[in-house]
Amino acid sequence: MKKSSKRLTVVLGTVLGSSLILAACGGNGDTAKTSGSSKSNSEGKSLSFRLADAHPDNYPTVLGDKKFAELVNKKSNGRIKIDVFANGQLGDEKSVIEQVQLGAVEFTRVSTGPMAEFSKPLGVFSLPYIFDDSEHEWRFLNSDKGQELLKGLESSKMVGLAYYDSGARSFYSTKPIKKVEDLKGQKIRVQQNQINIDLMNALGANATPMAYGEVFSSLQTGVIDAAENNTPSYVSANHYQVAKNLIEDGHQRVPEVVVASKAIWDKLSAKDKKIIQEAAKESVDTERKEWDKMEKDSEAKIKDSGVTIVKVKDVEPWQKKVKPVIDKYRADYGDVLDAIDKARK
Ligand code: GTR
Repeated sequence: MKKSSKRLTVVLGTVLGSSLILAACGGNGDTAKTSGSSKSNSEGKSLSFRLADAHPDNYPTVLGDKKFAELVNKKSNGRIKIDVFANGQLGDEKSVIEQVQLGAVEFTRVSTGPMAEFSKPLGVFSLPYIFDDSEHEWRFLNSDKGQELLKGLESSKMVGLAYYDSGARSFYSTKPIKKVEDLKGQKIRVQQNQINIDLMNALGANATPMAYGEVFSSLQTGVIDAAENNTPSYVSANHYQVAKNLIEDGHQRVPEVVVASKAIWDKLSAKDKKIIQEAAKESVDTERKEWDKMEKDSEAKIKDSGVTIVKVKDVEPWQKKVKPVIDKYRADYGDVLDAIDKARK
């Protein structure tokens, strides 16, 4: 076998590892012990999978992942096991998505932010101020159009199983920010996609796309001035300890997704697909409850820790500044934006 690069070898090794798990389970029919007429590879066999998440153990998404794994295990009578690798142990979100496309990692929970570079329709969630609040967002996510976006992941070698909550994102900086004009000239870290770069340009700021795990040290060493995220991430990643000026403008609501690798999915029996799909949907409730709890806890922690908090009462000047971004992308996302408008009460 040609070894063109170390990384390729590692990835291929893992892909083979995954196929071996299915093969060892009788995937190719060679060692199958169960009888029956199913043509699928996974029917009745023990399966072991990995799920990657960038967040730490007690974070709402990871608690959702764990509920998902627990439900899959229960519904399959212990036959299907999913191990959750939190804390970005399997790589940053961009590289995990690539591994999922290859089948080297079977499942992941990621933000639709970085996912937008792999499945363009999901970029709509990076457009600013398109949802009024959480209820509006969830009405859309649960609508036909919202579910269609999840399904659309199949053309990018992934299977979208469920959305998880991720609240609203706001800016925070090592420098004071009292109004939108104060963002001008600041170096702001963004999630890795083109819409975010356009968004920062519209605000007169300098976009610095980088992986989530690098943000804390980049704020600390002054590589960037600012970043933006929801309050649970601001707190759990300790950004609040170094960027002590928070301005709550809620410019984006970027939901999370739980996805499976299509390469692995296609080898599963219809019954196993159903188990996994149902478990993912049922885990949403746990994640959302944990989300609400952590959002409250994070707000309290921020207040207690000497962060200067500015609440934006009127987002109109912010919306005006970023209008060129909506104008630029309206043609690409017109039908989705219409469906989002319709999901308004
Ligand atoms: C968080 C999200 C992470 C990651 C992070 C980021 O809100 O849950 O998965 O995408 O944002 O800004 O990179």
